[in-house]
Amino acid sequence: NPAAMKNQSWSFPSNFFWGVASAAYQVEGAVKAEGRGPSVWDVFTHRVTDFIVGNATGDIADNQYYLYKQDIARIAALGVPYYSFSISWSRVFPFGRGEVNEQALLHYDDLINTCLEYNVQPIVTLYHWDLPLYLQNLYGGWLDESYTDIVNDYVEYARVVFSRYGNKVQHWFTFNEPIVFCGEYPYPENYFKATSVPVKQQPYVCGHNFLLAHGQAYRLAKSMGINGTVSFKNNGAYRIPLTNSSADALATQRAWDFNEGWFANPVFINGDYPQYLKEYVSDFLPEFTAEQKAMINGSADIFAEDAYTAQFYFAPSNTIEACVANTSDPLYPGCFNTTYTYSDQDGGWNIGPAADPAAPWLHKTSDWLPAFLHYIQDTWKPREGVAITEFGFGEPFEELKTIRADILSDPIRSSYYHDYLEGVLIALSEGVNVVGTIAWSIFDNLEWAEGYSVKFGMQYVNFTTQERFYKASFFEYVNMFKTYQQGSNLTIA
Ligand code: GBH
Repeated sequence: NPAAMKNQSWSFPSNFFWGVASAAYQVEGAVKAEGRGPSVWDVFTHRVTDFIVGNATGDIADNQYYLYKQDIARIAALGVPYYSFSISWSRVFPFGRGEVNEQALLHYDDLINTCLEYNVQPIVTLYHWDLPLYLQNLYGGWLDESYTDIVNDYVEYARVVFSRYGNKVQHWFTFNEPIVFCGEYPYPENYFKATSVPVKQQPYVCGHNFLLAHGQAYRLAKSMGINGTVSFKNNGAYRIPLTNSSADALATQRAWDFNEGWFANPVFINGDYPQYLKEYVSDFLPEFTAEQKAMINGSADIFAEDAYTAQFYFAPSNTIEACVANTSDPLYPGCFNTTYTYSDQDGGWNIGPAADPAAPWLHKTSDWLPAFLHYIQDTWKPREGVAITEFGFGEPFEELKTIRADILSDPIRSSYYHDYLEGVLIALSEGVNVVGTIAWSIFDNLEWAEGYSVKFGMQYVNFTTQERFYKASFFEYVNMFKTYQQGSNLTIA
């Protein structure tokens, strides 16, 4: 009985936003329907050899393009007040620019209106990695060295979406996790138009375009007077020195700079890149003009962190200089090493897929969450608080047992959500302005390069029949708000 366990000093504020998330290419399917143009992800799934586990594609995925009414009804039935999804740019502009595809806008009209009819508030991300293929081949997509074409095309897309839905959405995210689309996926020249940008420079050209596009979209939204907060979703983890040596402390600071700080320092601190980027990748790092710095500085209302996990950092065994000279990874000339297992403080760290190569990055580290949230608030001082815009747990070979009719047991994920939300409650009680949490994910879906082999869903999907089944973790998640949110009137059995 959760009520009996309730800690009376904990509570989620009444205006705390919480819900579940998805992203267009991972769930929609219908990739050739109603005028959608191809995105780079259609190439990754269909053309790039040995890139996706099981040669999976998003051609059908969860078929949410057609099943969204039942999907919204299923989350509304549990009392979930927010649904966070992304809009597909190559549906709205099949060629990334030019003619608007009205059919796509009518589709998202109905998706958003259906949410509102069910009293589920939509949260919209404009870009979750699915760049219109035409733009990749026209000028290199995010590797556009003019720093204008991709920015202008993105901002025009943002304008169309803001003007259509601006009064219906409480929280906007311009982009999902720039570090992933700028650094983690290959742009192999045999699949896309060749780029003249050297490999080591590519992440920084892409990141520069991201910051310009994000900043301009933010300024546009404010000048249009659209409702709702506007931010971007940063990817991250809490970064902890392995020992109390100063070398490990410096390695940890390099890790912050080369991950969150790369994008968060310009947006939240001073319109410019952090110190260690300037120190180690100055050859590759474009510069902002004074006007651009002023435009980017302050261009987010909340700090949105996809905050799944934590990692320990330690210094390289050779000197930093030798490490920088030798690294072949363009993203990590910061030369830190990570580890996930720390035997002296092992509480929970090895739960889940830690040992599994499918998701080596993700561990249950809820004990560290309050410190993580303090760190974000203290370092980047967001005006309207910190939101956790994704968190969740992937189980590679999940064995689901029916515990009640149609409800499947997923105890590891249940314990992740329970303990993680306790971490949020502790941070709130200590004065961190946490404003919302969005769980990843509404249901199992195309887990990018992992195909359908890693499952993050709080609902199971039978991909043959498209039938959805709640997992017990979904009830655990909802029950935490039933128990702790001020004024909660959820009625979950
Ligand atoms: C989120 O990214 C995505 O926004 C979402 O679309 C996705 O479904 C969800 O996570 C679950 O994965 O260390 O080489 O194993 C989380 C971002 C994904 C970024 C894994 C780092 C590390 C790959 N992280 N990635 S590796």
